[in-house]
Amino acid sequence: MEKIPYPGLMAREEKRLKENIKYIDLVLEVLDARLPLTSRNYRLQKMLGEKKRLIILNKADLAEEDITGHWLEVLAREKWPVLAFNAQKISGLKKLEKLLLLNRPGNLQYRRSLRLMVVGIPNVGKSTIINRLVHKFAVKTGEKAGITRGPQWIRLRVGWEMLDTPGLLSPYIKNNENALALAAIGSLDFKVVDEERTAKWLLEKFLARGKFLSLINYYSLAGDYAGKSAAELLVEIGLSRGCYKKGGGVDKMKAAQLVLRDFRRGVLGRISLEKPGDYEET
Ligand SMILES: Nc1nc2c(ncn2[C@@H]2O[C@H](COP(=O)(O)OP(=O)(O)O)[C@@H](O)[C@H]2O)c(=O)[nH]1
Ligand SMILES: [Mg+2]
Repeated sequence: MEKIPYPGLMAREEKRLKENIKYIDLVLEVLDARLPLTSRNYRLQKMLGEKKRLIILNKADLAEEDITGHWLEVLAREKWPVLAFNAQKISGLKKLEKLLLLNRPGNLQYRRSLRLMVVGIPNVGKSTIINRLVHKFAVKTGEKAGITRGPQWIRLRVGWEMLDTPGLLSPYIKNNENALALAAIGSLDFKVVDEERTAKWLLEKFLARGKFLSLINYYSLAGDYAGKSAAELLVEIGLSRGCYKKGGGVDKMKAAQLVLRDFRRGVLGRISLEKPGDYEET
């Protein structure tokens, strides 16, 4: 597997991001709480250097709470504040507001407003977070927007300005396992790894974590699945949901797409796809 699937695209992304980063005082780095290490972009870490940042473990509602707790401990050892977050709920915004107030760069020589930007790989919830912040904190300026070209600054009540477009970076792929995990959370398109392999990988995760009961319940599967493989499970799910090929037999691709969609909707229950102990290096 190539480490960088789209080198040209990546170079363009980096260039664009670098242009914006120089105006930024605080970066909101959005990670997927189910995959905090793999959903991180290490090129971004390099680009940011000593730039202040706040780490958001988004989609915490889909991750296992105790494992997210461990991740918070591990990440808090770095110098940046870290927050578990569910961008679909309003309740977390108070905490985020507090962190934004606490983390205003203390330099009073600033003559301008302090600026923040949301960054992350695809599908981690950047746009949802921006919308939440705008909805809750945006100051109505009354200025008429002219022809808007390129990114715009939005004034927030808490003393910040925010770039209305997130900084987007493609995920960094270390190996096959990473690619499958990134595909499962919707951050990597299926040209890199296909849906069937991704769904099987995901089902294996459920089995390895002893979470087959939630699958049995959700897909109304009969019998004992403890000893079954992910491939067998995928076929059973296809049978149960009527995913058939034209000539007969289970359409595994269709079943895989169904599983991935259900996983992303969160209906298969909470699952963390990596734990701090999974890697000894880091
Ligand atoms: N369950 C859950 N879903 C979320 C959360 N944040 C975003 N989403 C969903 O994840 C998908 C991708 O979000 P989006 O903001 O478009 O991600 P972006 O690509 O990083 O801008 C959308 O379907 C959102 O509704 C969250 O905290 N929890
Ligand atoms: Mg978006």
